[in-house]
Amino acid sequence: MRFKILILFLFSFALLSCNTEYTTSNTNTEEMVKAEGKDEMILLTERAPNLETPLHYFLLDYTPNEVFFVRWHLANMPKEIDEDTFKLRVGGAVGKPLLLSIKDLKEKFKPYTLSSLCVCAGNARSFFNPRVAGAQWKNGGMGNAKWTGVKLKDILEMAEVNPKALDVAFNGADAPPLAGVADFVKSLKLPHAMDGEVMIAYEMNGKPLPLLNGFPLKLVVPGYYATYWVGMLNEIKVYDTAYNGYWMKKAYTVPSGLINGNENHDSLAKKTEPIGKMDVRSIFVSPEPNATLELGENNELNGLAFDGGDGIQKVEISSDNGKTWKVAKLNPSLGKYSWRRWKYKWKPTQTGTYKFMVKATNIKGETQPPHQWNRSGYMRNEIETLELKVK
Ligand SMILES: Nc1nc2c(c(=O)[nH]1)N[C@H]1C(S)=C(S)[C@@H](COP(=O)(O)O)O[C@H]1N2
Ligand SMILES: [Mo]
Repeated sequence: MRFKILILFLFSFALLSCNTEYTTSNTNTEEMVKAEGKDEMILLTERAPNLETPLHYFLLDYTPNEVFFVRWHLANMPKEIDEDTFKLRVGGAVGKPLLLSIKDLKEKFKPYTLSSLCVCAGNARSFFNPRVAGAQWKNGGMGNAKWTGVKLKDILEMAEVNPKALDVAFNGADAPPLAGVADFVKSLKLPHAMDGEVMIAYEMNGKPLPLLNGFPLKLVVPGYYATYWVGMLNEIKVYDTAYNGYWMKKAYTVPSGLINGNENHDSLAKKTEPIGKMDVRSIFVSPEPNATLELGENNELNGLAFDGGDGIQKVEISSDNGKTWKVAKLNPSLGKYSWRRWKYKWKPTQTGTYKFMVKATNIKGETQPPHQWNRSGYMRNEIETLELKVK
């Protein structure tokens, strides 16, 4: 099968107007875009392609591939991949290096399916106060999907991995556009890579991955931020020594030992470490901010809660700016690495403006802070507010 992408990566919006493959329109203040293989999404940047999922899709349990968020760092990602000739190379500290085709992965290994949320470390960065540099995501830099593929453990075992090795590094077919820019490579500690949950997906929601989501192979690291979910994965290299590449040591690091990735703006943390597991978070999905509700009518608020895989214990809602809290109803679990949908019934008895808040707590008792900030805008999980009007 040949998967082709027709997006033209354009430098200016002036050019955009005469291009039919990549059409944009403006709704509210958001620039909407329809990229090849995708439905209308919110455009953050074109080069590299960064697209955000419109919030209303989060009323679904699983995020459709056509609107699943897109995040690339390097501008010249391949625009075409031939599945028949694509190979995954497994080498480094292994007894038996491998060169695997997609067919090999489908035929030589036991298929494995897992539901998991994929959340960009910088999701919701635009809400940080003071503001921080980087892609200005609202809440749409995430999605939930059913991933099908092969356990990484099975591949590393077939390659006879050195059991004393330290790190396993993952590289995709995208390459730096300029000399001096570091190739996007991520690594995991060997025990994590061998945990039987980390997998290599060739399907997303029962279909091949869209090219823009890393076709034909994506590393799935359940409970860990999406920066580890290397797309167009074509090389796995095992290291006997610590892997210290730019994208592990410099980029995607958070203050060491501080909970919720929090640090003080006026005295930044001295030590940092690679970002890891997702912290506890909850968001509102509907109604839309500043919606007007009718006095005396039954309303339902909807949203999501999630963490790094321990599981959500409860979601609490406040309708009075945090003075009092009531428990929301949780939908059935979709699996410990998926999000948990919640609903909250509310009948307004007075007109005016209401400031709602949502706060999740996980099984371990970890919860969300009233204020959170760090220099890179990662791991956003400050308690979210939603203003609603009643007339
Ligand atoms: N090869 C490659 N894989 C990558 C990236 C990248 O730039 N190149 N970006 C990572 C980051 S930061 C995120 S948030 C996720 C986004 O996955 P998606 O584009 O399928 O939403 O891919 C990850 N995998
Ligand atoms: Mo990301």
